Amino acid sequence: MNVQEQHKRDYETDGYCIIPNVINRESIDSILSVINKHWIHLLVNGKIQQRKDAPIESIFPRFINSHQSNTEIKNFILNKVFFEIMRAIVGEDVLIVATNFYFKAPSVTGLPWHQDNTAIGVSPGSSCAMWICLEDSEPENGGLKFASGSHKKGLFPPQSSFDNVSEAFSDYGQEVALPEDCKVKYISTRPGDAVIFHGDVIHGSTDNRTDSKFRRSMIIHYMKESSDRVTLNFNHLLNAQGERVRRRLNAVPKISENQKSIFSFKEANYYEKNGWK
Ligand SMILES: O=C(O)CCC(=O)C(=O)O
Repeated sequence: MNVQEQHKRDYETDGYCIIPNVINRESIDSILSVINKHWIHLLVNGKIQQRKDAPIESIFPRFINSHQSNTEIKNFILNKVFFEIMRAIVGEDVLIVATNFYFKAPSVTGLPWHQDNTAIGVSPGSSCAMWICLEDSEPENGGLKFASGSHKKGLFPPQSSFDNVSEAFSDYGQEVALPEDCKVKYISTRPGDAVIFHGDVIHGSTDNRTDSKFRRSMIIHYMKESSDRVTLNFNHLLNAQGERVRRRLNAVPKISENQKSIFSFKEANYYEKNGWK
């Protein structure tokens, strides 16, 4: 078991903790090769196309919920060690809510300050994420950054008005202002390390300012098995056996505040649209 008391204390105090060597070199190489095959498959089938306005981001897009269409990626995220770690951190069994794979290619901008619970809307309680480092990650090539302890302040209103549902689900639509008294921490990790963080902690990532270093990583979002409700666009839940599990709809998540109806978020086409187009 990789989780020590200090990790739990860091998670409680800072809203995140870093657990080294959660997966070994062989597993890292194996998932990177699976991702490479998935990427080629999308390219060959015209699902990834270069855009003039975003030449590198469009070629190396984020893969949202690729585990839903790729069995090898699904097998990777069902690793028992991940479930044991999450159980030790949050105190009970968890369900998988969503995944994102990031290439974070050279010159690509980072994610702005945001809180995952704004969109994921787990109730009662919080979502929690495990970000798995697959390549050296530093502040210079797009490493994670945290407003330490900000998970204790609750959810802040995003700066966007959310009048446009696609905007609301975009990376910048969920940006929050950083509270003045927050201590910002920039994180460096090695391949195989995992960063576990609370769904209310304000976090983001730096721009990749290098000209050649990618910063590939996989993030898995979870909720406690006992949680009762989750937002509409995050209701494809999986248990540790990889079986689909149902929970009720959370009709009042933060992201819905300016919407007439929670069902308007269906238009955001979260899974298909933001994935690679
Ligand atoms: O990997 C990154 O650049 C940021 C990940 C993140 O903040 C998220 O997926 O919520």
